[in-house]
Amino acid sequence: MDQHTTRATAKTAPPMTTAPRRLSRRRAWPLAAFAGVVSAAAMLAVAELVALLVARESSMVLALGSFVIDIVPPWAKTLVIELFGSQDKLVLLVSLGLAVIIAAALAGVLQLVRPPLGIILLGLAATLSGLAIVTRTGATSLASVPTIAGATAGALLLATSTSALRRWRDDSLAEPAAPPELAAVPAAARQRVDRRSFFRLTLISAAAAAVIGSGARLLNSTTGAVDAFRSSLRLTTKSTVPIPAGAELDIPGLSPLFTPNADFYRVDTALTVPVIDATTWRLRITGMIDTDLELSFQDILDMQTDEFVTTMTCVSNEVGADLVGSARWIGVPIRDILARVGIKPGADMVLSRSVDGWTAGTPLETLTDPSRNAILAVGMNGEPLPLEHGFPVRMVVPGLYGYVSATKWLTELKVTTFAADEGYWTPRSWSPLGPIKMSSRVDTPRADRQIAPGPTKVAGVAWAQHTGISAVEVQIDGGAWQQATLSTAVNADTWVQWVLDWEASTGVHFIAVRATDKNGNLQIEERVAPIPNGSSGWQKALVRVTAA
Ligand SMILES: Nc1nc2c(c(=O)[nH]1)N[C@H]1C(S)=C(S)[C@@H](COP(=O)(O)O)O[C@H]1N2
Ligand SMILES: [Mo]
Repeated sequence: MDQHTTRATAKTAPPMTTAPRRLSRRRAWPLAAFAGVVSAAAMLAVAELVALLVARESSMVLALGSFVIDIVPPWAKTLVIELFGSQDKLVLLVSLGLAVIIAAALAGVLQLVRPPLGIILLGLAATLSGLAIVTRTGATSLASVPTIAGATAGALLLATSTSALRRWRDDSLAEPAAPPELAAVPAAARQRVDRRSFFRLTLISAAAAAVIGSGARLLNSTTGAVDAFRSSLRLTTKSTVPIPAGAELDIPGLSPLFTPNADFYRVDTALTVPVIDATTWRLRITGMIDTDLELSFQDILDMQTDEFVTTMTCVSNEVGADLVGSARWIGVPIRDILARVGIKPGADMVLSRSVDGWTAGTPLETLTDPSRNAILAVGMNGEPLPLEHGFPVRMVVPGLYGYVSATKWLTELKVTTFAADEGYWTPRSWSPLGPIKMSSRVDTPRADRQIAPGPTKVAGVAWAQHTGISAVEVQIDGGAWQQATLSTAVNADTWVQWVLDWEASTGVHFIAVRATDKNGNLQIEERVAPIPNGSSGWQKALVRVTAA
C-alpha cells in the first residue's frame, strides 16, 4: 500500500487536473452495503475452501441452507410447494440467498456508521451456522474450523474495507467547500488513496470469493470417489423373496410391481444429497441400552444381508398421488442389532438420525417385532442404495409412513422414549405415530391420456402394508361396485395391482375405487388431507373417452 500511496500522491501533486471524488454521507451507504456483501461472500468462500481441506461435510453454505429449511414454518413450506412444486428447494435457496445479501448489506452499513456492530452481526451469523454444523451427529472435531476461518476472513475484510470507506468519507466531509484549485491537497490525495484502496480491496475480494467459493463448492460436492465405491459393491442375499406367478399384471399404464429406482419418489429435507464415504461411515447405537455399539458398513454386510419386499409410502401422499413405491430391499433386520445391545426397561421409541441431523421416531415394538421386517437397507432393486435414497444405509419399516421410519443416510439409533424425544416432523404439525392408511389408486385410464371407446382395462394399485389387501372394488359413473381382479400378493407389506374390464363409451366418466384389507376393513370413504397423519378417502377419477 505504501508504494501505492507514494505513487498516488505524486500523481495528484499540483497542478491538479482531476479532483478526487468526494464521498457524501449518503453515497457512502451503498458502498458500505457492497463491502458487507463482499465480506459475507468472502466468509462463505473461505469456509468452503477450508471445508474442502479439513471437513468436507462442514460447508457453511449448506449449513445455512439446512438451517433455513428447518426453521421455515409448515404453512410457508406448503405454500412454497403449492406455488412452485418440485422447484421448492430452489425457491428456498434463492430466498436464502436474498436474505443473506440483505443481512450482509446491513452488516456493511452498520460497520460504517456504528462499528463494530457490522462485525458483531457477521459473527452472530457465523456462530449460528457454526452451531448448526457442530451439533450435527457425525460432525468431526474439525467441523468448526471452516466457519471460524471464514468468519475471521470476512470480519477482517469488512473492517478494512469499511475503514477505508470511512476515511474517504471523513476526508471528503472535512474538505473545505472551496473551488478545487484551492482545495487542501493532502486531503484530496488521501481521498484518492482511500477511494482506490476501497475499490481495489472489495473488487479483488469479490472476484476471488466468486472463483474460490464456487470452485471449492464444486469440488466439495463431487461424488466421484463415493460413486466408484458404490458401483464396485457386490451385494449378496441369503435368500430371495419368491415372486408368485400372477404377481405382475402386465397392463399398459399400470404401475409395475417394483418401482424402478429412477422412478422412485424422493422426499427429504436435504438441500443437497449427502455424499457419504461408506468406508469411514459408522452407525452408533446409543441411549437406553446396556452397551453402546458402533457398526461399520462392513459389519452390516457381515451380518449376512437378505432380501425384503416392501411398499414405502409418504404421509404427504394425497389420495390418488404417487409418493409411494415398491422395491426389493437388501438389508438386515433391525431387531437383530437391537438384540445385541440390551434394551433397558421403559424404552418405547428409537430415534434414528441422519448425517444431516434429520430424525424419525419409531415405536420400539415395531422394530423388535419378529413378525415385521423392519430393516437397515443397503440395497434397492438389486443395486446399492442410490445416493438420493440414503446411501450407504437407510431404514425401511413395513407399515409406517417414511417420516417416522425410513431414515436415509442413517448414523445413529438412539433407544429412548416418546416422552423424552421426538422426530423431526412431530413439532412441525405431524403426528408422532404414523401407521400407513389403506389406500387404492387408479393408474389407467387417466384424464391426461387419450382414451378410445371400446374394451378398456381399468387398473391400479392398492396397499394396506402389514395387513394386506383382500379386495378392490370399482364403481363407474355411480353404478354398482364391481369386484376387480387382484394380482397375487408378494406379501402383506407390498401393494397389489388390480384390474377391471370396462366397455368404455364416448363421453365423460367417473371411476371410483375402494379397497378392503385382510381384516375386513373397508377403506375410509371420508376425504382427509395428509396433515397430521396421512390422507384418506376414495379416489374418484374423471376420464374422457373420445372417438379417435
Ligand atoms: N435423512 C432423511 N431421511 C428421510 C427423510 C428426510 O427428510 N431425511 N424423509 C423421510 C420421508 S418423509 C420419506 S416419505 C422417505 C422417502 O424416502 P425416498 O426418498 O427414498 O422415497 O424418506 C424418509 N427418510
Ligand atoms: Mo414422507
